[in-house]
Amino acid sequence: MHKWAMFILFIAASILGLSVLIFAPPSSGEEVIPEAKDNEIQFILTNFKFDKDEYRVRAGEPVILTMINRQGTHGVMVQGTDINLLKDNPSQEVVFEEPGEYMLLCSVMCGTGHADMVAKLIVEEPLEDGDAAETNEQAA
Ligand SMILES: [Cu+2]
Repeated sequence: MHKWAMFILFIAASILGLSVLIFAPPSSGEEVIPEAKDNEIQFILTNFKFDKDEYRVRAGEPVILTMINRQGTHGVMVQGTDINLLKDNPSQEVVFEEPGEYMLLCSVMCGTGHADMVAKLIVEEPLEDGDAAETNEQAA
């Protein structure tokens, strides 16, 4: 009789364990990444790299820079500016006035691959009026 009770307990525990596995929410490592807004640049960071080698923005236009830690804890520093996106302030709206190139660096000492975490931010020439007119003609 006692054995049966133990057996039933064991089965119940197994079912409970299994249901936890099946219904558990995804772990933070598989976090769903929010869709980027039209003028948003997302830097998606893993150990130990940026999701892209180059990111492009347009000079003179407001852009939202967002840092997303997909794996590990990192930060994004735009060299030569005071922009430093960290866990507590992962998003910032900025305007780059002049075309040019910036190095992007990880700003958190994250581990062995920290020094390899670099990418490039390219600020492209502003769109000229001519370009806009051309687009309108094509649309007409
Ligand atoms: Cu780092």
